[in-house]
Amino acid sequence: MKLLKFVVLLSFLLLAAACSPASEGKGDKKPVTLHLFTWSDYTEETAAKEFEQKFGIKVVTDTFGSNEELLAKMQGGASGYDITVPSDYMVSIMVKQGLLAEIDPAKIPNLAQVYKHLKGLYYDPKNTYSVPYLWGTTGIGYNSDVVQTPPESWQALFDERSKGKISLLNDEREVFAMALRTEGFSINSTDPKQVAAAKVRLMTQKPLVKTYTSENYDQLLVSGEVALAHGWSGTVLRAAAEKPSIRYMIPKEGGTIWQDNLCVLKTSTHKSEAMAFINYLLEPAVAARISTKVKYASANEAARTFLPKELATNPVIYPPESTIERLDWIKDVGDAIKLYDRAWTELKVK
Ligand code: N2P
Repeated sequence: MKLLKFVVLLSFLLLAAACSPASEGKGDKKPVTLHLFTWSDYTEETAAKEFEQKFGIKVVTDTFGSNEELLAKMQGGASGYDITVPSDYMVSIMVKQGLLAEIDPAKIPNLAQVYKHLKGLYYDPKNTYSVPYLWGTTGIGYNSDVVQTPPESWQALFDERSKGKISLLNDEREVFAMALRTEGFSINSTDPKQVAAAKVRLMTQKPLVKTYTSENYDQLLVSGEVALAHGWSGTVLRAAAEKPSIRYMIPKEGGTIWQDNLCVLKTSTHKSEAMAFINYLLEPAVAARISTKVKYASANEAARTFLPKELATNPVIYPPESTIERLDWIKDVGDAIKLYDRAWTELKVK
């Protein structure tokens, strides 16, 4: 009897082990957990769960609201993260600071499905360290029920009549890009006089601004607390899905185009698994589901065919060439970043 019990228990244990993908070929090694540090509005939970079921690798997510917050955390010595999602200019900064690991393209076959024009961009010309993920634009979200004449210019965010009904991104480079553009300067200016002029403009605007936020302006637009929001295309579209009077526009002076990238951190102890997850996020059907939820365009070309038609043909998600021509990339300004940092701190504390 005892022997029978033992045999039953043993076969149960063996079966359980065989059914658990985590233990596949790994003997009794502890299952791997990946730590993902991503944008607060990039919700990969479903993908993470499916990935865990398929590969037995758990993904734990932690979020940030700006590239500068991401960088500060990494510079502060945060370890334990495997994957992160910097935008374009932040990839080049993180590469320069030795924070990113090289990508092994053999582990990411879905790279072949990334749009050609989204690969090899200025910030990582050979995609040595970054895999394009999601991209979008920066413009103005507004409630057309409240703002009677649709805004045409960034000047709309400096209009006394909208006092207290305006939100700006809590994002140093994006806010300065907006102000520099309004002044007619390059968004990547390194000229102290131009950055100072942008700062003066932002200081004058400050009394009109209800809040600087990158994380909940969709809700502020929906609740009516703000009528105009400096914001990112997908976030505004998510607000519009809840309240159809919300629109998105890119001012005549131009806007920002940006691309967020999947990167593996140099300090990751699970690089191979991290690359498997990156590849998974770029599976066309998975990428399309993420895109449908966050309303930003996937870098994977095939994903577009998996999108509901109204998204695949939406000019806010996939802007026409004539719009793209009016957009600029934020770039690493090198040492001049100190000018921006100082001006940004002053703007925020005063
Ligand atoms: C949200 C958009 C990031 C753009 N992920 C930063 N310029």
